[in-house]
Amino acid sequence: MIDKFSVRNAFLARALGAAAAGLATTGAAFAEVGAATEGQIHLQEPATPIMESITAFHNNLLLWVITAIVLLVLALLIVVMLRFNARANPTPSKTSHNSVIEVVWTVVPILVLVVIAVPSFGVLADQQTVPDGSRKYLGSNIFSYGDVSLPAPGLTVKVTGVQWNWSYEYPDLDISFDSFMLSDSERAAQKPSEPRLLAVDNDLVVPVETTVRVLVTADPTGVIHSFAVPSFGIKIDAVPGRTNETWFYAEREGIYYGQCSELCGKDHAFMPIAVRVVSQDTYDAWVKAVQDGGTDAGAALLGPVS
Ligand SMILES: [Cu+2]
Repeated sequence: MIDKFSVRNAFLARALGAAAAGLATTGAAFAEVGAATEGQIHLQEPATPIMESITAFHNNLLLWVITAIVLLVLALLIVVMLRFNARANPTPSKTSHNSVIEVVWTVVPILVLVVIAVPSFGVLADQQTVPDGSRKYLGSNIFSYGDVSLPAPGLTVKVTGVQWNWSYEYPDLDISFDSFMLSDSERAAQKPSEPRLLAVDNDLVVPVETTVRVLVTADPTGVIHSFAVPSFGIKIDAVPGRTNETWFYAEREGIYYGQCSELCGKDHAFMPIAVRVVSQDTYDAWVKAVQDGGTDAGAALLGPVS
């Protein structure tokens, strides 16, 4: 039996822990972890301007609209139940048309959809447009005309979905490697601080505050996968024989996890994505280490996530 109070205390402890972690982050050193947490009810903490837009769109607009609609429908139901039940209203009206109310219940939903659509198209356009250095992005202010400047891509990575792992390639740097989930025993030995079912042997390593162009495809002999990292706000299909494009700009160092998000077979749940965002200097050193000594040398240089 789960005790109600211990659940609440655990929740409070987590909230305090999260607050403490927030404080620790400002003091640097502490690597941010982009992953779902126990008891989480909100979206993951955004780590890119795109996820900030998505979060603002959800928290500041959609949540209010849906709450208002739910309360309105609830109020209407209560009125109907109280005023028009057989006892309170024994002889019902025979009215079958009312032009005013018919116009209202057509126009109001249209207006609601327009209010949602306008910022939605802005967020969608931002997601679909790789920065060129001059275009402005919405960021967390989805009702602005865009006030976030982002640099043109400084790095291109090619991601290939395989049954059942991801392969990463840095076409301009002559680097490519496979990334497999760590089993429980491997994780305990190699990366005990990282979460179960999300830790991988070789992270996708990228520099912080750099626009990364991501080319996504799938093994030609395989099936469709989907490359998704929630805290980056990216999710795009990996289709055999076709290259899709997305991009992200990580604002803070840390490790951000995602999972394959298209049912792809028996190990669909076991092909996680781990993106390690590091400083430019660390990234440059990692590139050199991998080019000289392979992915093991790169992993040794980065060390475990602290
Ligand atoms: Cu998959």
